[in-house]
Amino acid sequence: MKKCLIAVALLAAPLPAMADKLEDLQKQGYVRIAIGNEPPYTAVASDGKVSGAAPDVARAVFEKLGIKDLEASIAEYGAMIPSLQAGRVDAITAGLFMKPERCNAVAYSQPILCDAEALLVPKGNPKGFKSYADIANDASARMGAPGGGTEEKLALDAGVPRDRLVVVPDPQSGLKMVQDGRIDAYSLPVLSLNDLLAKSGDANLEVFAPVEGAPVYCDGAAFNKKDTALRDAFDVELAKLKESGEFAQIVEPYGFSAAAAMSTTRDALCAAQ
Ligand code: 6CS
Repeated sequence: MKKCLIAVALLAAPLPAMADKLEDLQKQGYVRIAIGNEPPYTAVASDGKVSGAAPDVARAVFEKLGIKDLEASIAEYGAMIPSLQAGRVDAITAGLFMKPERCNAVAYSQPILCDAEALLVPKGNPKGFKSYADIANDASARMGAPGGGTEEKLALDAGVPRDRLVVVPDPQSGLKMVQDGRIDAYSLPVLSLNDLLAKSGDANLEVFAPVEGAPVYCDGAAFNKKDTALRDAFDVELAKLKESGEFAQIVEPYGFSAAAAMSTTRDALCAAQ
């Protein structure tokens, strides 16, 4: 009889909760984030200070969750999700736009940064590029884009052959490649190219935006699929920031529209495009 009672007691005992990622991060005191170093989304200064709209929003949210510091690592967009899935980072806060295939791979927060796509081209846009299809239809045209990024995928989907698509590691390299004529267009989101061109002061270049036929995308902070409790806690504090106006105070100086992010949802963005 006694054995039976012990067995029943053990079965009734609550199973140890899955290790709680939020508690782990609170104990760790910092969050390891993946970023792209593409202002105004993300930036790392020469002294190592991390800024940009995505890390600044993440910092504000994580502070509310009792986690003070961010530890950033720069990665190619196409490498960010594998890095998250392998546990090398705790979150992606980089302007990684929500798309169905990405929504299946990670747990996104609610929307944070929204933007259209753009092309950096020589002044006067001599080849008349307005869409990725225009680039596909010009057999001599070469386009640069981040590896594994949204613009690369849009160009491939529009028919730009892989051998006319150049993987560009960072915005400065893309600028130089257009300046040197090694590519005819460099594609990034509008705010990234506007920032890049303004800082370059190069009057021989211009930004064509928005790329016709390309959606307006929004990012969210991305978490490992098994960390939905952490993602949900992030969303609770993100919603409070949006409600209080603090969210707009963070993103709008960078040129982003708080209203655009607040007018849509993760579910809508993950179902679209
Ligand atoms: O989500 C992406 O793939 C794109 N996001 C940004 C902020 N820059 C380029 C990248 O391709």
